[in-house]
Amino acid sequence: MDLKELIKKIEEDARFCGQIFYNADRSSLDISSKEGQNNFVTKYDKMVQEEIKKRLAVTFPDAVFVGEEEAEHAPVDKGWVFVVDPIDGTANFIRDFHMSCISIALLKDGDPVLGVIYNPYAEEMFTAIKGEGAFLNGEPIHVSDKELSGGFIIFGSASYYDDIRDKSYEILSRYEKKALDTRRSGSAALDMCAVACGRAEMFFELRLCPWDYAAAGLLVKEAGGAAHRIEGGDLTYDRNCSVFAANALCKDEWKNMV
Ligand code: 2AM
Ligand code: CA
Repeated sequence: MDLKELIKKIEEDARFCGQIFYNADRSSLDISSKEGQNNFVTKYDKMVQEEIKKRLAVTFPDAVFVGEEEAEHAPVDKGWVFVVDPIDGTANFIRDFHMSCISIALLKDGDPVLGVIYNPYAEEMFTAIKGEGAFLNGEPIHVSDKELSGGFIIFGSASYYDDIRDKSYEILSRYEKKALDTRRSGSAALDMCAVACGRAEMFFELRLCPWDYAAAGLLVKEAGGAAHRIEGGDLTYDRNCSVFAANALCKDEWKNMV
C-alpha cells in the first residue's frame, strides 16, 4: 500500500465532507442529545459520517470503518481500520463557532499510520504519515521550541463527565501559573493540531474518545512532539483515555499532572 498515494485521496474525501458541514443549512440542524451531559449530535454529524464512510470504502476498500456516530464499533486492533470523527467540535458547530473539523485516522494492526484533519472554516488540511513528518496544507510543520513559561496551554475540560470536571480545573490552575496563558477551543483534534504546528505548547484532557485523538496524536508525534496518556503510556484506540500532547521542551510536564 502506497500511503502517499492514498493520503491524497483521503484529503479529497475529507475536503468534500468538510464542505458538507461548512455549508450546513443552519435552520434545520436536528439537534439531539446523546449519552452523558452536554453531548449533542446533529443530522450533519450523521450525514457527514455516512458520506465519508461511503467515500473511504471506495478510496481504500480493504479498511474497516469505525465512526463516532455508529451504534456498534468494529475492533481496531487487527488489519486496516479507519477511525473517524465526522465532526470534532459538534457543540461549536451547533453554535456556528467555526472551530470544528473532520478527523480521519488509518490504523494498521492497532497503530495509527496516517492522519488527515480538515478544518473547512480555516481551509486548513493537516496531514501525517508515520515516519514521513507532518504537514499543513502541504507545508511541513513542527512543534514550537518555546518553554512552558512562554507558552500556551490548551485544554479540554471533559465537561461530559461529572467525575473529572473539577480535576481538570485543578490541574489547569496549577499549570496556568507556569505558562504564558491558556486557551480552550472545544475541538480536541484541532487543539492537538495547534500543538503540532507550534501555535501552542501543551494540551491535555482527562478523557477523550479514540476518534478525537487517533489522527491528531500521529500529527503531534510526526511534528516532533509527544502524545500519550496523562498518566504515561500509549494512547489507546479500543477505548477512551486521557491525552497529553506537548512540544519537545514541555514533554515531561505530564509527570506531575495527576
Ligand atoms: P466532539 O465534538 O466530537 O463531541 C472537547 O472537550 C472535546 O471533547 C471535543 O473534541 C469533543 O468531541 C470531545 N467530546 C465530546 N463529547 C465527548 C464524550 N462524550 N466523550 C469524550 N469526548 C467527548
Ligand atoms: Ca464528533
